[in-house]
Amino acid sequence: MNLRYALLSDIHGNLAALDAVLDDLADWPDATLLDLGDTLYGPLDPRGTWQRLLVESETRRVLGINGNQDRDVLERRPSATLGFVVDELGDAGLRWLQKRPASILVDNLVYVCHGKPGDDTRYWLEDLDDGLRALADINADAADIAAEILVCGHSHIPRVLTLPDGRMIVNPGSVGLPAFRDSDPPHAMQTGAPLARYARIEATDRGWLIAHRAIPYDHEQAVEQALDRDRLDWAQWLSSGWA
Ligand SMILES: [Mn+2]
Repeated sequence: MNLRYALLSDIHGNLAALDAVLDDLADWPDATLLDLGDTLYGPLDPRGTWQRLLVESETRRVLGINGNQDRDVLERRPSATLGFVVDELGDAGLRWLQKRPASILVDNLVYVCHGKPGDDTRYWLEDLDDGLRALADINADAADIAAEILVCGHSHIPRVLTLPDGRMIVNPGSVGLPAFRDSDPPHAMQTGAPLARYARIEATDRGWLIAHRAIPYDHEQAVEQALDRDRLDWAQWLSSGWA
């Protein structure tokens, strides 16, 4: 068995970005695709994104978990875009979401969560005041996890970080939303580029090799979809990568 995994997080219903990432992965057909959640929520193309992942799973192993905003859809947490997403997905799409867990251990090697272990709403690596959280705090969240490598999403910021025991935590960044602003607490996350981000991780003789990828795609298509749904905020984030 090869030990190759493509990490896709925070796709957020951006089919144009997902298509570009899957095109980029054409030379890695035997890699497992790990979807780190916040897959479908947003004013773009939730249904198309869901369908594209189903098609991908016909030719590649695809494993996914839910993020906080997938959960928001399932729990019908009110937002400007909730009704659109629920209507687009219909019962079958919602059932697909419902089946996904909050975290998984893949091949007894790769631990996958959305935010941090046990909490899909918190950043594992980032502190809003200091940039990174204290290493002791990051490490404490990893203490009980029996895995060689740990992966998370949610912050939309690509990173790789080494723990004192040598294990790594990898955040691939966001496929579909390169910046955002949140109100609870008020803060912005931004990469500064309108690119689709993902990561490849592979076990080698020298240890795990991590490759972050930044993929150009037709982001204007996503901007148009956001504008069609009166989401000027998303349109700005998608067009620039700044929030
Ligand atoms: Mn999230």
